[in-house]
This record gives sequence, structure tokens and C-alpha cells, in this order.
Amino acid sequence: MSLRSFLRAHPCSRLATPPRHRGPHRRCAHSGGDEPVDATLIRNIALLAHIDSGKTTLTESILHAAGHLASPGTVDTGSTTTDFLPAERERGITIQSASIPVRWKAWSFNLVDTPGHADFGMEVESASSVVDGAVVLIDAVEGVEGQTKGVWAQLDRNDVATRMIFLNKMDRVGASLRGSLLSLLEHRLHRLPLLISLPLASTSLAHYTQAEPGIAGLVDLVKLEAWWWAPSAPMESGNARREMLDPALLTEGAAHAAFEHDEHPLLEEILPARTRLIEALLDTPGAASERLTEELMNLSDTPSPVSPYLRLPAQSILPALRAATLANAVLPVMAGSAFRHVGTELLMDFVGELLASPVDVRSAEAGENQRQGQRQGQAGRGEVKLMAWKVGWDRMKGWMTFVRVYSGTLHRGAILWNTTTGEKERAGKLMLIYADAPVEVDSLPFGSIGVVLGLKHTRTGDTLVSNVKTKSPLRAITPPPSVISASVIPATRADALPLAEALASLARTDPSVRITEDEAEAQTLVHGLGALHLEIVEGRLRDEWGVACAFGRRRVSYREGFFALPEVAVEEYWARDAGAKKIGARVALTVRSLRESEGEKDDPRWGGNAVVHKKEPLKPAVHERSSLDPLFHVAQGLQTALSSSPHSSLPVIGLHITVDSCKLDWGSPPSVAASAAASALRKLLQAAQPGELREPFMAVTVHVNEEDVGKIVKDFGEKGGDLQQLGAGANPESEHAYPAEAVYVPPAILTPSAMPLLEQHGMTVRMKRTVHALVALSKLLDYNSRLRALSGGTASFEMTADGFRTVSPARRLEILREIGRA
Ligand SMILES: Nc1nc2c(ncn2[C@@H]2O[C@H](COP(=O)(O)OP(=O)(O)OP(=O)(O)O)[C@@H](O)[C@H]2O)c(=O)[nH]1
Ligand SMILES: [Mg+2]
Repeated sequence: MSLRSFLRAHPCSRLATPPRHRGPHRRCAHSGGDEPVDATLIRNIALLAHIDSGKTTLTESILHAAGHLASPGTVDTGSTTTDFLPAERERGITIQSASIPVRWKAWSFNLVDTPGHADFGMEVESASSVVDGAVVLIDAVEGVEGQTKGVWAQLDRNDVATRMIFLNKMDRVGASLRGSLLSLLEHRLHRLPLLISLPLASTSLAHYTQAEPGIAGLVDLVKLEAWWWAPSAPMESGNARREMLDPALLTEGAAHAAFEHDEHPLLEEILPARTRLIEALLDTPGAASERLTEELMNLSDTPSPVSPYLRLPAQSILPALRAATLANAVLPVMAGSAFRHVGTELLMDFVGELLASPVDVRSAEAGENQRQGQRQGQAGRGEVKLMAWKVGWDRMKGWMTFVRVYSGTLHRGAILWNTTTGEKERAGKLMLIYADAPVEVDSLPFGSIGVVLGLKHTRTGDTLVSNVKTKSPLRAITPPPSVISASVIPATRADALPLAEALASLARTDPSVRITEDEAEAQTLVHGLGALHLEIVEGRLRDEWGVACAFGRRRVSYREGFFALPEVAVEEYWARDAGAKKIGARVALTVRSLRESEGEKDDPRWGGNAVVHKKEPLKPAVHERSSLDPLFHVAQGLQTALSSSPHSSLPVIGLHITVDSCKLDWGSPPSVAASAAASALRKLLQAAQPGELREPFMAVTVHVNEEDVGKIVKDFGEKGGDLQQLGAGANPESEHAYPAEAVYVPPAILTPSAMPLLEQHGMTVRMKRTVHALVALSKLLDYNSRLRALSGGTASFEMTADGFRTVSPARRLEILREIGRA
């Protein structure tokens, strides 16, 4: 993140002064960090979703509601707080995640707005590795989409246990509460999605009968409270009218102020929805649910015409709902409209009430020190342990490292050790970057997220500790595999050095960018996660680092996979003369194909292979720095050999490698082990049959007008693509859907504008037709202009990486020719 561009991007007129809430962070900042900070009130939350679902719009609405912005900006005018990069504002999409502290009631939120575009998946990976909770947005017109499942899998991988769903864009034509909820079951996001609020499409009955789109408010099913905006009132936070619903009136089906008519369809749904919600909690084991059961039984024993499910107060439900959310037994779902600020405040209340604090999770991550820190009342006198989850560069401030404090309290000027490299670092200034201004603080307490200036060598995913003896790092952050590359050429000779420096800096801020040298063609290659990623990298090199360079033709990254290699043991002695003496090492390996059928998985850190030593996964050598441990060098040697197959020079995948032994000759430096390991693996692969060639495939979704569908489908056919589904109805996964019996599924009438089409199709409505296909990335490199030509500029598309697939013999030959190997 560039602090300067951040500040430039904030015209003072939009800033609210002074901020309304003063939370623990401020106290900590002003008191020098001596006051205990109650970590139970911290919520580190990421907003994640498929592209364009409204994450940045929701962030803006939250900042406004919390009093950090006098008026919210919009993505469409390029005036939001978190999308501040010029490229983000021009394109109206988020490229980098932005972390922003927000004070809401007693809570201190750290909100991380992430990009939805799959090319920036690294940002989601790093954000989800440090948050304790996630709000996943879904466009209520579309339901669950490709990248919704992508980010869900990333949350699973990073064990982000507490999650909520925000069904956004309820104001749009075709937004469907029922369709969206069913899509959660169809795509198996959770067995028990639980509506905790119902949308009020309109206070007027007429709008329901005429299938008008819209959202005028919400009913909070836990507190039994209606929030609504009168038709004439501007829909802004703080402008809503609120009314506690009377259980007796609800039982009689009588009107409240929020519902103009007794026959309002929402009135009938409150009891069944609340009943299912409470019943789901009764089924969750634990003390909170036992107390809830007891209370419900007591209420049932008291004679009343009103159902006990309506009489149960919110304060009895919330602890059980929180416990069930923490245990991942239920998935709370609410609906709203970020653009119209409907549901923003309620969402923040629920995030505070339901999602995990740093104290609830990750004690295993931080180990004994965190528990020790907690016993000391979170004053954080324990050892400091931090995860650097994002690194940014600013020309004025230098390196800005975003950290999450897993134990202890980080003070300005602290000396830290990097567990990966063993290097010593000094934390300079500490900052919290609010929407309205960056604030310098003296300390970052346990559980918090903030920025450290002055760290010179730290990279994304490094663990920093205050005790030099601590060796165990927090879980590393692994970039997704790159699928595309381009050569980068400096404009003149004089630009070569600045370019090399800029590339190194850029790779430090974005670890999903990899830089390699193509020695055969004497070129530097930049590898990334997609065509847009490389385009953005090219722009950043020019705009942020000011280097004159051009990118060459995009090349898809192929792989050579060894999927049928029998087990082979190999021992290699490697030696060379170093002056008067001879140095050498002997490395023994056992190598075979990964047995996926036996449940063996590749290790993403090893780029599609798995490497073990003494039955434990071996860590790859991430930094190209020295270590005294010979195993570090063995890892380095294996990485070199795996990066280029002797048959095709492509990266190798599919191998299971066991490092059996590594012995250095007397007086030899450990680095010789790298040459021995690389040579052993290279020789073994040379003797093996060439592996299968694989190329990256993309899951492509095209939104297109009815009349152009044929052209799009035909074009995919010519590209050898695999058509997945067409149109608005069918879903290939629906037969595997989770059952809906135990779930409250709202009737279609609650979102009336989706009604007519819902009746036809049985589920989600789309105003445009949608084509889904699996296509080789190599056929999609200029798909932007191709689609424009095919549709006259009216269609749009997104694509998500869908793994590597083995190519046909004809395509193999084509690829080998392309890379100069045939
Ligand atoms: N009708 C309607 N439009 C919305 C709503 N929320 C967001 N939008 C619009 O949807 C578009 C995308 O919104 P963003 O907030 O940029 O979405 P995002 O999820 O941050 O997108 P990426 O970061 O690029 O993945 C913009 O044109 C918004 O104005 C909503 O509640 N209703
Ligand atoms: Mg965004």
C-alpha cells in the first residue's frame, strides 16, 4: 500500500471530524500501550466475495455508519476509501486488499476489504490467514458464483472458523432471498444456513402484488426489531426508523408501523423463521444451548396465546447463536443492500455479537505464549509473536509491513527476529491507518492488526518474534500457482538496473508475482496469476516505481507431470575442488509419483509436489539466504531441479520425494548439499520416461444477451472448450445439494421482483443469459477483445483458475514447438 497515494486519495471534504467512537486502539495509542486492551472486543474480519458483489461498497457504508466518513464514496465514481490505487479507481475493481480499523460500539474492528477477481487471489489468501472471521457477500440476483466457492475454499484452507453471509443487492430487479438461500445449499457452502434477518421489500402490500423490486428495511429475527425507511426518507445510515415488534401483535397478525397492512407477507414469516432459527440452536451441543432449551421449556410451561419462540428474548438467543457460530454448526445469513445502506448497522452488530475475537481462536497458532498472554489479562507481557501478512512500499515511508499480533504487545522500537531467515529487525514507527487519517501509535496489542514501518527484510508470510530462541513459525502464507508469464524488457540499457530493483520490490509486496531468468533466451520472465494480474504489474512498474519497460507476449505456464513413476531410490555423491581441498556431500532420496488415490496431497509450497524428511513435510527454502542447516540446502537443490524438467524445461509436478539422508564431507559448507540434491533428482528424472504435459484451464462465465448466446457457445466449441451449463436454471451440482429439510427456506414472495421468473425457472433469475465453460487459458489470452467483437461490447465475463489438465498428443507437440523443444 502506498501511504502517499492513500492520503492523496482522500479529499478532506469527505472526512468526518472528529470520529464518533473512541475505542481501545485510540486509548492504546495515546496512553503508550500501558492500558490493558480487552482482546475479546477485537474483531479481525475480512470481506470476501465473487467480483463485483459489493465488498468495497459495503466497506464504505460501514465507515460512514461508524462515523469515519461524513459521506460515503462510491465505486462507480472512483471515490471510495479502500480502492485508492489509480488502477482500482479507473477500473472500478479492487486489486489490493486494504485493512482499516473501524470503531463500532464497544468493539474494535479491523476490516479487510479484499479483491474478488481471481487474478488477485494472493490478497485473499493473505487476508484469510490472519482474520478470525469473514463476511462473505453474495449478489442476491446471482446466488453463489464461481469465486464465492473459490474464497470459501480459501477460508477452509486457512481455518477461518467464524463466517457470516451477507446477501447483497436486495434492491436489484431479480434479487431473490429464496434463490440465494437455496444456492448456499446447492453449492454445499453449509448444511445449516440460518436467516437471522428477513428483508422488507416494501412497507406497502401493493409492491408485493405488482412484483416491484426494492428493499425498504429489515426484520432482525433475533431481537424482533424492524428497521425501515419511509419511502420519502433518503436511505442513509442513521436515518432508519426502528420498531420493536410486539409478539402479541405478531400472533394476531396485526399491523405494526413497519407493515402498512395486516396482510403484509412478511408478517406471516416471522414466526416460522424464528422457530427454525431457535431449533437449530437447540440441536447444537453445549452449555449455551442447554440454557436455551431450559428457558424455552419454562416459557412453554407458562400458559400464553403467544408462541414461546416469539417470547424468547434476544439476550437468551445470542449466547447460543454465538456458540453455534463459533463451532461452525450454523452459518448466519442476513440480507441487505450495501449501496442503499440497508443492513449495514445490523451487520456490524452481528459481526460483534457472533464472530470470533482473537481470544476465541488460534491459541494453537500462537502456542503457549498466547495463552500465557491471556492469563495476564491480555496486557500482553508475554513474548511477542507476529505474522507479516502484507508488505507495501511507499516512496516517503519506505517499507510498510502489515502485521497481526498473535501474542504479547509490540512496542515501537522493539527488536524482532525473523524465524524464517534468523535475521534481526527493528520495528520503527507503528501505525493504524483509519479511513480519515493514519494514526501513529506506541504499541500494537495482542490480537490487533497494524502497520510497522522500518522492517528491512521481512516478506509476506514471515513470522517475527521477540525471543531469539523461538523457532516455531506461524503458518506460512502460500501464493497460488502462477499460470501465465511474460518477458519484461527495459526501454534502454540504463533502465535495466532500476527495473531489476523494482521487480524485486514488487515481488516483495506481491508474492504471487515470481521473477525468473530464461537463460536460453537471456530474458527476465514475470509470472503471475492471470492476464489482468500481469497487466496490473506492468502498470505498477511504470506508475509506482517509475521504470521504463515493456512486457512481451503472454505465455501460458505449462507443467510436466510425473504421474506414473514407480518408487526409485537414488544416492548421489557430489564433490568439487575448492582451492586446495575437496568439498562434497552425499544425498539419498526415494522418489515416486504422488498417490492421489491413497489420499496423498501435493504441498502447495512445493508447487504440486510433496517432499518429506523423517515422515514430516520438509519446508522449502523460501529466502535465498544462507543457513547452516544442510536440509535447507537440500530443499533449495530440490526446488532448482523441480523448477525445470530435463525433458521439457517446464516445472515438474506430481512427485513424492523422501529425503532419506544428507551427509557432508568433513569441512564442507552445507551449501554443497544443494548441488548434490539437485543433481540426484535431475539424473533420476532424466532416466525416467518424459511426463505428461499439462496446461492451465479456466472456468469462464460469460453474461450475454440472449441473441448472442449462440456465437459465444460456438466460439468456445472452436477453442476446444468444455461447455458446463447454460442459462438461468440448471445447476450441475443440485443433485448433490445439502437437504433443505432442517433449514428455513423463505417463500419467493418475500423478494417479489424475482417472483415471475422464479416461478418459471425454479431458482435464480438472471436478466442476461449466462454461459459457463472450461477452456484452456492459452485460448483466452485475448478473450477481452474477442468477446467485445462477438457481442458488440454488451457481454461481460469472469474467469477463475480451474487447475491443470493433461493435453492431447497433438497439443503436446504444439506446446513443445512453442517452447522450442520440438
Ligand atoms: N444495486 C446495487 N448495486 C450495488 C450494491 N452494492 C454494490 N453495488 C454496485 O456493484 C458494483 C460493484 O461494487 P463493488 O463494491 O466495487 O464490489 P466489490 O465486491 O468490491 O468488487 P471487487 O472488489 O472488484 O471484487 C458497483 O457498481 C456498485 O455500485 C447494492 O447493494 N445494490
Ligand atoms: Mg472491491
